[in-house]
Amino acid sequence: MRFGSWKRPCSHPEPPTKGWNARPGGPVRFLQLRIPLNYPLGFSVFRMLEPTPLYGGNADFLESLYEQYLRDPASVDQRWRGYFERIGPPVTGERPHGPIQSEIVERARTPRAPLPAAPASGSAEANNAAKQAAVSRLIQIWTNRGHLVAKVDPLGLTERPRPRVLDLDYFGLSERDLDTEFFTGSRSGVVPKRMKLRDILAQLEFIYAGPIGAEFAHVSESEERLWLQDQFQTGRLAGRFTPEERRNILWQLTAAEGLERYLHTKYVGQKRFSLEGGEAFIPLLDDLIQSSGAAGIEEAVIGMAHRGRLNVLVNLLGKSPSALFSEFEGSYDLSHLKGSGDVKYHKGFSADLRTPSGNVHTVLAFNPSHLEVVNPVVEGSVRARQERRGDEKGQRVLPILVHGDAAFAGQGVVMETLQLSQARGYYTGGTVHLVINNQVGFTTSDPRDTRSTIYSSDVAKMLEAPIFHVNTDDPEAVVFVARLALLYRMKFRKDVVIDLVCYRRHGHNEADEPAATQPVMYRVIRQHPTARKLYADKLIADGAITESDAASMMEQYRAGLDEGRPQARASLGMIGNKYTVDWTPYAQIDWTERVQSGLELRRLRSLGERITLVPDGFSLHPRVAQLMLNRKKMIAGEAPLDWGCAETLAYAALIEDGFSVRISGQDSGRGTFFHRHAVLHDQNSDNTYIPLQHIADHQPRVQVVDSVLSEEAVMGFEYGYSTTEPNALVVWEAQYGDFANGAQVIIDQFISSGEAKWERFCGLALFLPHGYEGAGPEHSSARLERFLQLCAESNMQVCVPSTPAQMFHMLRRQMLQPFRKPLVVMTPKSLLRHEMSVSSLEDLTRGSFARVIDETDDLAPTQVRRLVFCSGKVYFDLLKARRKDAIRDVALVRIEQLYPFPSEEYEAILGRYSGAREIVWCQEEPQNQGAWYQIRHRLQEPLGARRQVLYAGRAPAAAPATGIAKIHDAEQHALINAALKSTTTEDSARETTRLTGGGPAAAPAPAVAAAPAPALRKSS
Ligand SMILES: Cc1ncc(C[n+]2csc(CCOP(=O)(O)OP(=O)(O)O)c2C)c(N)n1
Ligand SMILES: [Mg+2]
Repeated sequence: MRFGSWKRPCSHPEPPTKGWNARPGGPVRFLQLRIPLNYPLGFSVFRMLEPTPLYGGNADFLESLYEQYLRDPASVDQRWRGYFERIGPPVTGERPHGPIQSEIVERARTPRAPLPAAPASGSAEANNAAKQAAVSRLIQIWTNRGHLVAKVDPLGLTERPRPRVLDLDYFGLSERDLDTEFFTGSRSGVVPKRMKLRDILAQLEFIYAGPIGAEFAHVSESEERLWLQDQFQTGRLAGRFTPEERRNILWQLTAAEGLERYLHTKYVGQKRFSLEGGEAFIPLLDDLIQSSGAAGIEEAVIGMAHRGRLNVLVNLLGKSPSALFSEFEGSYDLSHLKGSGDVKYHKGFSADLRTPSGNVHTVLAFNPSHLEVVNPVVEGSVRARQERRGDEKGQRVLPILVHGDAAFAGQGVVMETLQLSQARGYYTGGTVHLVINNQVGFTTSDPRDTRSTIYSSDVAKMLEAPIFHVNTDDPEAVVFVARLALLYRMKFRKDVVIDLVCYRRHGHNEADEPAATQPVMYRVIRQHPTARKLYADKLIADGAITESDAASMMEQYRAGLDEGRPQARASLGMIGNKYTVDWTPYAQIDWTERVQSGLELRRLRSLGERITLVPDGFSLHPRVAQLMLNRKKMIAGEAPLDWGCAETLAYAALIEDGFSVRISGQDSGRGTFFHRHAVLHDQNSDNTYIPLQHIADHQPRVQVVDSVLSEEAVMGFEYGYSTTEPNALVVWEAQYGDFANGAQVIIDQFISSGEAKWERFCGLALFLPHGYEGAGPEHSSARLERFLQLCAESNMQVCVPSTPAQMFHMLRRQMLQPFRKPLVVMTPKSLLRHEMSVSSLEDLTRGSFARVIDETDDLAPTQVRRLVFCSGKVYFDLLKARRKDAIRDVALVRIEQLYPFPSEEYEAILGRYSGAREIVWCQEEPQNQGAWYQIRHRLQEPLGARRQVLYAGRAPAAAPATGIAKIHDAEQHALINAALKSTTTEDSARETTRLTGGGPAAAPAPAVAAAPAPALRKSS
């Protein structure tokens, strides 16, 4: 598949799926139930009559009457004929049931071709065949269900009742059969074709009931399942580690344990979320990166929570121990601190790790406390890196997600992220998931409380991902599954899970007393030797090392820490490569600088031609054809420019400037409001064509993705993508603005605060349809107030563009300005088709995004007695009402950027209308919502104490809007009236009295009210 092929709405590779998830190949085909004679499914006269009193005891009678009617309508009584006619014509293909039933009965009676003669029951031959069948079945059951009896729990506390199906007698076998030879059905060289039942059982026990519980029976692709089975069997039976590999495993365990012990004694009681109990995670990760290098991976991005992070930083990535110790000691160099900083176990890091086949640039993603929410962020970052490398199949950049057992089972974002895995707009070639399953989450470990499934990893079965549960007391088994998992991921390009069954040696953090809630578990844990000790003893017993080798390894590690020397063997520090991005040019932030985003007319026209060009023979839907025709007229200057056209022109211009574009959201291709049509659909073939992918030769990538119906994971993905790729305009779009609240964690933990905590820049734009049009409590408000409440330290931009031209300039500015900051946009709904909210082509040729738009009608500034400031759609309601009532002394000013607040422009407006004594803020949202409480101090500040900003808007309310159209209209009318005409508080109180039912009316809040004395603070 070629990049940018016009057959696909986005240009990432086809996931390598076959079968039910296959693409392309047109619509998904559902399993067809084979019903004789094409009888329409589920249709019956019963169904037709179901809700009527006729249905019931008379059903048989009615059925036969209807059959008669179907055969010959004239043969039934006229009243019944009239009744059946009123029900409507028979469904296509509807036929009398009688003949069909007869046919089925007839078929059942017809003798079939005889089967080959079976051996007479009781004969030796028959007995053998039956036994062989039983053995084959037993082998299959072991393959599928052996994981249920695998010894994966190092503490041995898990109760795992042995399923009856694994017992000999379940299939009619007995001890007497143990020395009989049977066919094994083996496809591999390591398992003989025939074996004694005794040996078969021993081998099954060894393969499937050892330290690894392998779950792959749920993989429905036979090729994959058989491959997994063969690889697993072969590996278990024939896999061997070299002495060097074994020494390295011991070294990694020593490092994992050594660091934790060192910190434990040096920084007593300080939180570090120790890995102890799960130390095998470090040799696993080390081997995974080494094997990845050998498999052609050049970059790996790891997302993980608190547990074991410090260990990964020091022992895998090579963070300097001295730097870590300084953090423990709190001796930061504050002179370099920008923003808030973050705790040590949330910090990210990257380093180039040496592997025999080349360096693997390895990144540990920054991470907030919110468990699992980093998952989609990592996937987005990986996708951006893959695209940068032209890695269409995900063979060069690897996502690794590390989970806690409780969080993996409980957090919804896990499922959402898994669901992205094979969706073409989010595909990253498969993720390696590692669950640090210490069998407890904080203080909860009782299986009756932790989850409803057997394993904490069960959610991954929805992807049919193979899952390997492994006992971490056997580090060789751990490394073996790491290799197998990676092989699977590289070969089939799908997700795979390793469930590291371990324990937690201490409490949730180091100040906790775990025995208070897990007394039995901790009694066992206290007696349990460490994984390093167990493995060292094993190597000593095998003669692979001596006791003093093991002791000197630990001493060597400790000495390194004492000296503060980097400990990760493979880490080269940060060398970088041609794909790493230098973000320093984006650190220069000057909000006052105006970005010239206009384009010459000639260029606009030429871009306009390209965005309206459709290939020959491509058949558009008539409404879309009309829309494209209208766009052509707009570009020719024959019609006013609308939002869809201006937005598309902005993308086209950016693409021509060399920026790639990625728009992702629910139904973004068409646009929720039938306004964008970035993806065109051929009415004859279902093929798609994206004009923006054909703007220039060798143009940057353009992706318009109809997202999976998720907010949290998709927004997280786009955040990850945009923090990785500064040269892409990345847009996440909500279907309606309020749905973004399902992604609130991404907004709070990453978008608004990521730069302050971690110095990560992000240019992601959020499009949030917003506006009060009577659509009800939902679908009206994008919760503007929440975004404004998060604004400080110039962390993001919040804009409410009111015209297509403003949208154009705002989008251009987002990429042309020399920094990357999130952009939150209250996007239009009804304005998309509002006759007053249009622009001209010339509006796109000059200037830049106007943060404030002054009065546009021809009013004499000296005559203006009242200045009304507002944002968004309400402006047009105000304008219409003012023009209708020929009011000449009220000026309307739009604040198009609410943050960073355009104080300079605001003050200039105040100066221009110096005679205006009344300064009003008008909004559609209830008083406790919208911009009012977030910006009134900024509006008030230049006014001093003598004049106070007045409020015109809805009364405070619990829900964002009413669901009753009549109330909405009355409220809207009242607030417009209040903004333009009310003079006193009493006046306005009357204006907004809510239309209440019969009960006592709630005390009305004034529509135009004196603002309480604002805290006069300098704008931040
Ligand atoms: C979304 C979220 N909810 C709650 C918490 C508080 N919390 C921190 S760790 C933890 C337990 C996590 O258990 P698990 O996922 O098994 O990881 P472990 O600590 O055992 O490694 C909880 C509840 C959190 N950090 N994030
Ligand atoms: Mg846990």
